[in-house]
Amino acid sequence: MTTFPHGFLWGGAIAANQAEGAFDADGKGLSTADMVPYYKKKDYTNLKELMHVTSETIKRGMQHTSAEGYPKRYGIDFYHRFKEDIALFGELGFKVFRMSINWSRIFPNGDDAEPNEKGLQFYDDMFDEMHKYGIEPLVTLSHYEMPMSLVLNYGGWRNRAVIAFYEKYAETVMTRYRDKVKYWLTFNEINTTVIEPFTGGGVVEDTVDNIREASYQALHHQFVASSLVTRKGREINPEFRIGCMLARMIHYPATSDPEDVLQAQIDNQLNLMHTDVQARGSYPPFMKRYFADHNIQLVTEPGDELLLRENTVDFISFSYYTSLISTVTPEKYGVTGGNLFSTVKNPNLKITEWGWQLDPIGLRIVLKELYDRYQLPLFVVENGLGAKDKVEEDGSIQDDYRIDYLRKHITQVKEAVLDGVEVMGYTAWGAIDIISASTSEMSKRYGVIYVDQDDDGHGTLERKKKKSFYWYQKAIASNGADL
Ligand code: BGP
Repeated sequence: MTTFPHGFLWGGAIAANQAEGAFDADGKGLSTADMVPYYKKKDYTNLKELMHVTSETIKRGMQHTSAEGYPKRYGIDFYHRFKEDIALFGELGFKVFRMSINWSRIFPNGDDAEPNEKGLQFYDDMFDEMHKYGIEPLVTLSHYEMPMSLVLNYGGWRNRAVIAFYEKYAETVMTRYRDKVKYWLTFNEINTTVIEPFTGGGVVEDTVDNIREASYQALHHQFVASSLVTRKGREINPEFRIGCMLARMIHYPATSDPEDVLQAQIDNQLNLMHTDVQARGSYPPFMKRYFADHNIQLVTEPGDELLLRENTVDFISFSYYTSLISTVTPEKYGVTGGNLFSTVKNPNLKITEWGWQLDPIGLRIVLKELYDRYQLPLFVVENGLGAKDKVEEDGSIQDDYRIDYLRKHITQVKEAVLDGVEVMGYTAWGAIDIISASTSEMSKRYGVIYVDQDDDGHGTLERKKKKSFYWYQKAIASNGADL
């Protein structure tokens, strides 16, 4: 039986800051992601250290390639190799490719008067290349980076002035690519802003008294910015489809104790409040109490409420990697975790090498729940397995574990479609191996295409097809019938 609708958008996803490299090429400015060192260190949240590192970095320039370096500056050199890589995506049969535009390629300092033409041309070329293979771009405007100058000179997203810079950036690219791009996402995993304020919102912890308040303030500015850009996008091209993007972290109660159930409900509400604002157009009522309980005084402007209400999204996209557990007695349980979260262990689930719990059924639950709640089309824009791969002597990569992961998750998407959920597409993270967002490792690989590079940045950067490449190609060609 064919379940996936005709025109289902199969594909893969990456982010500019984890793949492109070429961090100072053709006029690009430094971005926040360029400041994140190999293996997560907390010292970049200290502004003095950050400024020191920044100026040292500028002095050292390209020489900085060691393990103590900054792998996201080099990525997988997608900047120079995108044609080769997009040809492989074409061979996979991708209908869509999710990528992001690096803001600091277009406005190197964020507040520049004029955009950088070379940066604009780069994405023009990339979109042209995609269209050669019939691949539709799905563009994230802001994926875990912003021009570093906006952090140093304005304090990142907690400063309302940043909204106008983002608006100008978005208007510039939406106008330029109005005939080449139809699908847009305003912010990647917008809930990251309150979980990891530097990654999500360019907020440096040591510069504020109440980090939670500063993060929610930054988030509010992103909500406003997202609405403004959604409105603007529709003026630029009424055919645009503009969505929001959430890291959906579903919380199950650890037990049937109503205290645990209530805790899970609260945790889910806090996660879903982001899509409530962006899809329903207002903060849910429980946030009033949350803000009061946490001493958060949000500074808003009179027009904000109406703006949010009138400019909700066309569709909801989300990442799904794992489910989490809520309990009022965490001390009773062991803890596991990854980037952005840690959770008590679910005894029913296995974990990845990085401690992420594997829960394909959770994806079906999430799809049903989001559709029940919003009745908007859904797009699974990230889902995948981070694992170490081994290249065999014959050059092959036998990643059956990845095939197993993708098969089980896509099967659950299929089940959700049968449940009546409107799913627009599925883009596997990361299609090709890239630098990990959370740890800056290369060895945490998600791709169905292998890239020859190690954690120290050594390797030929040669691309190889993994066993999962052929599996995914077949899955796409059969529109999900042959998993
Ligand atoms: C999401 C991010 C991605 C990505 C993915 C996997 O949170 O949107 O950028 O990298 O997680 O995470 P990681 O690379 O840390 O394994």
